[in-house]
Amino acid sequence: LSRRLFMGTVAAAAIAGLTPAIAADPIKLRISTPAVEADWHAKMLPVFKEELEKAAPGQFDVEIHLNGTLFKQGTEPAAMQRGNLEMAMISAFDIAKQIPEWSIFTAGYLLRDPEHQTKVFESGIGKEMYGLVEDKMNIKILNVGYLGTRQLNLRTEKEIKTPADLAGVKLRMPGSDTWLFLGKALGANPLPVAFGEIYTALQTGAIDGQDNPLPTVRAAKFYEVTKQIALTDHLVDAIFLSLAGSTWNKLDDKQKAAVMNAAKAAVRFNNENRIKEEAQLADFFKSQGLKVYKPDVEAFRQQVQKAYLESELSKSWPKGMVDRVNAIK
Ligand code: KDO
Repeated sequence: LSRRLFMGTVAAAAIAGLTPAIAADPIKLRISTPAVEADWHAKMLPVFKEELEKAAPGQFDVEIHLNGTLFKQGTEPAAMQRGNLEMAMISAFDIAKQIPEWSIFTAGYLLRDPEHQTKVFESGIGKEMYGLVEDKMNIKILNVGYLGTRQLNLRTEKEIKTPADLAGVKLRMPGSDTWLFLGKALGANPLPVAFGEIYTALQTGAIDGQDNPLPTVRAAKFYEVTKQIALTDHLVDAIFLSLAGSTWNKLDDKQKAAVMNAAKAAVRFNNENRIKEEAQLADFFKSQGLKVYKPDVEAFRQQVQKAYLESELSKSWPKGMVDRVNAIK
């Protein structure tokens, strides 16, 4: 019956002189991320999905995969490049593995705050640096989201005032050379551990601490297994909502615009909520019994900036880029 009804509809449309719209299969967009459900960059993904479905009904099938269950943390870019994954939220650290120029955005104490971050990536700098990612990695960056400002979160008692106080402290970092460089620049003994293993590593004492923005310390419950937070503000961190170039190139202009708009709405949702929550979290952690305090941030800034400027990494940064980033107000 349903088949006959369908034929009837097509025939009726033909008689009326209309082309029957036979819907094409929706384009599948699987998003893979290590993020936990309670974190804002995970919560922004349903916003992306809803906005896209509203703008282009039936044209996309967005699937959200959290907790690194589809692809392991850090393997997403290669998966997108091989055509095995359509979407991810990648970091400057992931990009720097393939494009050394990008290690500039892995440097501590370069971007000043979330507003500076947005302005930098909306400027010609963003255009240039995103262009490199398109050309060299065949990945289309849709937009940048504020991941938060990274802080030190330790299970040990001793207060950390200066980089010297981190000597011998086993500080978990995500597993790549540029992340380990940051841990070392801070004065710690960096150990690579995947995001999903941090909680247990803190609980068992396999590591002394980890660094993440406060909203992530809350969302992943690291405060349950740590004793203190030193507000070093060492990295204004970003995530880049990205699409595999092979998927992007399949879209028509309207679909591209719908995807860009949905990404913008998702990032706005993330940034607004994260910035608001980040400002309130010190009190929450104190209520949970943690010590939360400002160390000698100037001492950290000086040591970290010096380490980057004297490093091999900085030799690959585009000429004049540090000055251009600093000049953005
Ligand atoms: C982390 O592993 O510490 C990190 O914060 C690094 C980020 O680049 C990003 O991968 C993030 O984890 C995950 O999205 C989990 O929040």
